[in-house]
This record gives sequence, structure tokens and C-alpha cells, in this order.
Amino acid sequence: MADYFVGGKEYFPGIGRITYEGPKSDNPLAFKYYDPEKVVGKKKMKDHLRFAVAYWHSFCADGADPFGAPTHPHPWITDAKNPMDAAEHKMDAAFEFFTKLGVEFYAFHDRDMAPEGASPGESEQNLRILAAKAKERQQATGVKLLWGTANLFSHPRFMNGAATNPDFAVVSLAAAQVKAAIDATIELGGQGYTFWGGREGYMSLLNTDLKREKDHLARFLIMARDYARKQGFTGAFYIEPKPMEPTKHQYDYDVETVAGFLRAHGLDKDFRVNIEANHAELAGHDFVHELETAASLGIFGSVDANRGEPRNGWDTDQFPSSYYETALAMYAILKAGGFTSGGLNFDAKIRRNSVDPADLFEAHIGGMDSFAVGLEVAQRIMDDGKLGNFVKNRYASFDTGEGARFAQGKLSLEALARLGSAYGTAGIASGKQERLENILNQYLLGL
Ligand code: XUL
Ligand code: CO
Repeated sequence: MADYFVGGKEYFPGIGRITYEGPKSDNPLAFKYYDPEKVVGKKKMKDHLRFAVAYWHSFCADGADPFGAPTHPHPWITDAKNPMDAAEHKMDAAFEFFTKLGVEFYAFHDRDMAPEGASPGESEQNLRILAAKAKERQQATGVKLLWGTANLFSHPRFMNGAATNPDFAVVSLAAAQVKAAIDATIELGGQGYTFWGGREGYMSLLNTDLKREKDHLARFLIMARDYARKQGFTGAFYIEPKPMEPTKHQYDYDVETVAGFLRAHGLDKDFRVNIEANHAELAGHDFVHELETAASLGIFGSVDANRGEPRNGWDTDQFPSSYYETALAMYAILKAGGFTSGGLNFDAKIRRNSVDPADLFEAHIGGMDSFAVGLEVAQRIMDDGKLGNFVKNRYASFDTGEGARFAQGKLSLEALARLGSAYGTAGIASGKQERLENILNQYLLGL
């Protein structure tokens, strides 16, 4: 990957390429576990993990929260002459960051990359200009686009939803944005296109026609898919489930809900899910539950890697740091066959009081190291086979004989009932949960 500094302007001075120094290093700006070229199983770490940096949190978010003013004044914005100039400087800072960190991918919303114009046409033109600049920087550095998306939630016009808005004019404005964002994603060779329906839900059923809104959402997604395919997009479409926030109820509640919706509307061939750890938690699920559910339904796609704060009821978007969680996640991902078009996108933000420029690096380094550890633990579990074999044996009665005939749909209820033997000891078998948890802890320590 080529270094990237434009015209000598460096936005993160004093920070060079982040390299692997190993677990004993006490350099906060070095990887302790993420060794990109190291082969784990059959692939290099970097090809398993496919890390992406999120443009929005890292280069747009300014540390403001509902209670306080910005704490992260970005030089690429404060020093700029106008919004287009600021967007280009921001892009330079972003590519400097990607290449210093050594990540191969990034993800963006239209409005992260290009400012909104005075009309839909001007907004589209702004995005086209900046996407062309991003393409030059991608070519110069080798950094690639994991996925693009349209921000259909920040502007006040989307306060009642985007594709599910009760006002048709807003639905058409959302379409203008999605069309332009799809064009930009194709231009940048994006491997995916994401829909996160932040305001596709309701605040009150008293003012909402739920059936109509869900039908409109499906219609909108069908049109977007058809347009993108017509333009030659071959990548994956992702829906990113989230149960709530900013709406009281979001239609893309969780993986299982999204799967039902996709099937009901014939979208399951083109769409997969982009699973975010913090969203899983808000839906009352473990992150790994969402991953395994997606894999079981054949719609596992990509991951927004972050973590929540279990004692808070909102999306804190913190950087991942729990090896236990990353190990379970990577085990589910390896079992699902690994990433194809997807990757681990850090949809995570540094804290409001993390005000040193190095904090953004250290946050990503920690997240990448956490997933590198998780990957190695997961590979150990796969290689050893103890957990997998336990699960396989637990269902062995369905592998042969009448059990297999049942699983293949060859038995009626009467026939099944006739096979019921005496009560005896059937069903009295230990689930061995505690033993399995102890074994997992051994793998976590590399034993
Ligand atoms: C919001 C969220 C978004 C999506 C992209 O909770 O996760 O950043 O990932 O729109
Ligand atoms: Co996300």
C-alpha cells in the first residue's frame, strides 16, 4: 500500500506507518496481535478480517453530544475556505489515516464525502466531483471501498422517514439521493451497498399506517436493486438491522425480522445483512446470535464492528475490545465460510474526551488487535474440533435411521408418534455447557 500525503500537508504529524511489534511491545502505536501477512488457517490475517474505516465517525463526527459542544475540531474542516474545499481536505486526512493504519477498505455515506447542495442536482454534482477525487486516491494507494450508502436520516426532511415517509415528495428525494450514492459506489468499485433504515420506522402507531410503510420500503428497495443491477453493480446489497434509535421502532429490527421481510418481497437473492454488534445488543441479542442467525438463513454479509455499553440503552458505538466477544464472532464467521464481499467495518467512535490525534489510531489498533486475537482463537477452535464435534454428536440421532428420515421430511406425525419408545432415559443427557465454557477459556489463553 502506497503512502499518501498530499502536497506535504500531513494531518497526523508525528505518526508513521503502524506496524506489528508483537504482544510484548509497549508502543501504543503498534499492533500487538494483528500481523497482516500472518497465515491463519488458509488465509492471511488481513484477508480474513478485511478491516474498513468508517468515514463518518472518524473524519466527520466532532465529539458533540446532546449535552455539549464539539470537542474534536478537525483541521481539515476548520482551515477550509468552503464546504467543497473542506470535503477534499477531509478526504486527504482520511486517505492519510487509511494508509498509515494499513487498512485496505473504507465505507462512507454520500454526505460524509460531499456536502449537500442547494438542489438534488447540485448535491449529485458535488458527490460526483468528490467521488472522482476519491477514485484517484484509491488508485494511488490501493485502498478499496467496502460499501457506500446514502444518509437518509440527518436532514430534517427525513424526520418522518425516507422510503417510508407519508409524503411522496420525500420518498422521491430519498430516491434521488440513493441513485446518486449507488452511482458513486459503482464508480468507486464498491463491493457492497448498504441500507441502514434509521428513520424507517415509527415514533407512534397513532399516526402510522404500518402496512403501507413496509410496502413502500420494499418497493423502494426493489427499485434501488433494479437500478443498480442495470448500471452493472455486481456487489452485495446489505440491510443493517437495528431495533430502534432514532425511531422508537425500526422495521429492520433484527436479522430474523429482516430475513422474513426480504423473503416476503423476493429480495433475499440480492440482499444480505450487515450486522452491527451494538445493534444486536439493543435488540436484546448477543452479537454472535445475530451472526449465527444470518449464517443459518444464508444471508450473512458484512459486519459493523463495535461494541455497546451493556448498562446503557443506546448505541454507544465504542471500539471492540473484548476477546471473548471477538472470538465467538470470528468462530461464527469462520463457520459461515468467512467474508466474501463483506468485512469488518469499524462503525465506532472515539469518546468525546479522547481529544489527542493519536486516540483515533489507538482506537483502531485496539479494535484490529481484538479481532486478530478473536481470529486466532476461532481458528484454534476449528482446528481442534472439540466444540464442533460435541455439537455434531449431540444431533447424531438424526444422522441415520428413522431420525434421518424425519430430518428429510419422510415421516408423518403418526409414524413419528408410533416410534416414540417408552419414557425411560430418553432426553436425560447433559448439555455440558460448563465444560464447553471451560474449554473455550482454554482456547482463549492459547492452550
Ligand atoms: C447507525 C449506524 C449507521 C450505519 C450506516 O446506528 O450504524 O452508521 O452503519 O448508515
Ligand atoms: Co452501523
